[in-house]
Amino acid sequence: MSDLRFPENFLWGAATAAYQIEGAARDDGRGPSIWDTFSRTPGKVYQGHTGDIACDHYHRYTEDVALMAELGLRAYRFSVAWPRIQPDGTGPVNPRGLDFYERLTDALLERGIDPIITLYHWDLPQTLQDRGGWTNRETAEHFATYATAVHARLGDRVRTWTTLNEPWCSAYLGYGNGVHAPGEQDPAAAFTAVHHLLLGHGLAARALRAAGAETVGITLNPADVRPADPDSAVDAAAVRLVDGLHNRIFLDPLLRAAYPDDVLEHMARMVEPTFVRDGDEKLIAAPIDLLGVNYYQPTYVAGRPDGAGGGGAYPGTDGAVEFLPPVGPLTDMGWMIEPAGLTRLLERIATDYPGVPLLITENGAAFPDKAGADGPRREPVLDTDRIAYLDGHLRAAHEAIARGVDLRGYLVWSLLDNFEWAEGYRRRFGIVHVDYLTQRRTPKASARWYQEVISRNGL
Ligand code: IFM
Repeated sequence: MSDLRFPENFLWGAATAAYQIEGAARDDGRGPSIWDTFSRTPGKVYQGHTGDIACDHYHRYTEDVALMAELGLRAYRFSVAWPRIQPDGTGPVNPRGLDFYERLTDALLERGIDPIITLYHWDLPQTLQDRGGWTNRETAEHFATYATAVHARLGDRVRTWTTLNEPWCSAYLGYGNGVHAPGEQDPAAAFTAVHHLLLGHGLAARALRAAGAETVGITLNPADVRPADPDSAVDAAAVRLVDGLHNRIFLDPLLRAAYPDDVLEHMARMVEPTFVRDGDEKLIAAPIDLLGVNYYQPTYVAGRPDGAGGGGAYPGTDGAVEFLPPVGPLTDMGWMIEPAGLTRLLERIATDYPGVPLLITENGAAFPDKAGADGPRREPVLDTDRIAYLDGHLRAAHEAIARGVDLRGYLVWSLLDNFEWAEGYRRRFGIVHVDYLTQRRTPKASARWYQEVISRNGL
């Protein structure tokens, strides 16, 4: 390892999400979520996998927290399952649901691990979806009520609160191309969902602040959008469009209190944005103390005036924009490996939206990880691919800091192998291997490598 040190107090940790690891889908009064419904819908999730059992973290959290302590994690980002707290999304709070997160929080604090809460990581109560989900403005209001209830129980112990995880995915994959729950395919619904998610964030952020939360933020998955040909004006226009739909549609209202005009114009081709009411943009721009950035790969696009492009998850880009196939080497998700994209992305956010501290709330890679722990010898997985990926991205993060970005920490995705949404359990992102038959956890070589990185505060 060469000598590369991170700033003092740089926060090292790992991240997970409720539906991906908890299991216990019917325990202690939890209600159904859209992912319970979606994963039971034939053809939606790989081989019909569900989160019913997942990593059984709900029952094994003590062991998992001990593992985090052994690895030296300073922070742990987890999400709270709304359907555990309010099984129908509204109405009385279920104390047994809150009890679980209280036990988890206390276990973390006892080990000196800073809990970072995400209030919404995609598991909307099904009852709210039956009333339109994020296309219904009321869901935003219910979200703020739910956030307040979680804070009322944990606010005396948890310092860092983030509202949504990757609203781009909730809106565009959930309501646009239907790859995620609730599986709708309607551009108008996708844009309506974007707005109500942002509104829900703003209302919840305000409520959390009023209740005394110390650090309030949101996590996005902003894209490093690149042109296929840097000299092409057509490709530059495609970059602008995709950047608008992926980045500025979230960042501008959050940090500049207004949607960008070009994005509103594009949206209006599919839906008149009457759902944006007077005063909403001000509500969305509630001050935040932290912006979570999730980064995995860059996005390369080309303009296709010939109508031959395939828009993918971006409403209104069909036929106009080509999303270039990723160039290898690829991860097991088929994703490109380009650490420089992380440096560019962090710098761009810091330049265009100055003044908000950044935290890498997710970064990591899926690889097959077949050898070792799957076999009878129970040897750790020698995941050198993952180590190389993490090493490269940490160097890229360090470079961003060197260029002046206020980056506060890095949370690896993920602590454990887990339920990778539509891909089920076949994709393994963990630095800790999970044998789903026995629920045995085995730290991979990357976990030991990360432990060393944390203890040295560098590479
Ligand atoms: O597993 C997901 C996570 O839930 C959200 N961000 C991306 C990860 C990898 O796909």
